[in-house]
Amino acid sequence: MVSLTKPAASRLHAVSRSVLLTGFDPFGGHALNPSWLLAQNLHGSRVAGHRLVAAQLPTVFGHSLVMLRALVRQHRPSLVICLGLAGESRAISIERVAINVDDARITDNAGYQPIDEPVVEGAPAAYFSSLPIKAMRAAINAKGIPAEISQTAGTFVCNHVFFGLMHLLATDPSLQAVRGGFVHVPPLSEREGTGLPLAQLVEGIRTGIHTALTADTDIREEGGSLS
Ligand code: PCA
Repeated sequence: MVSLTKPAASRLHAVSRSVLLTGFDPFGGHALNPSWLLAQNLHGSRVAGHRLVAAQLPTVFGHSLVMLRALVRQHRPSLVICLGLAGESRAISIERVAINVDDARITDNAGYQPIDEPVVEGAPAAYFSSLPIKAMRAAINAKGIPAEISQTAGTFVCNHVFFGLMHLLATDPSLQAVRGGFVHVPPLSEREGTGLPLAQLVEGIRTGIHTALTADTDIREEGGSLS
């Protein structure tokens, strides 16, 4: 007899109407990491019918990724955005590409300093973000909040987590529908004099999430850099 019910596979691969938002603990002499403050601020709120779930990752190679993989499998979110601090940044920096390299200038919070090691042995050299990065930048800028496309997430723990996330989403067939990417944030201007105020960062990230949940395709706008 012909069954009219949906195949079990599509039920198995269902993702929830939630967004996983991660931030990091303080590292490298910073007293506070605004990425975690931001994620906490947005925890429990709703954007485009999705519930935001925040989790903190340790600024530690390896362990951060083990935790992220467990969080993705636990929550099965429709969207994963990992946030991190870029101390020199003055805008919300939406990352384009994650590379398969750990090359640390300083030790991580567990005292580890990998040099020229792959994030995942045998994996591709790089993955692109699956977020609509230009549409997110446009929407955030339209609110008067500085946002830019970044062509490198560096080679420290943020790139490590970004690469590990994209590799997980690319290789686990049950996570094929999940969008993911990484956004670096500047310091809090209230605390450090430079950067952006917390209220603008919260509004900027909320706007970026809304765009990532609602834009089917990205927009085409200039965004390269000359160096
Ligand atoms: N920024 C670091 C790691 C943790 C964070 O918030 C980075 O850019 O790699």
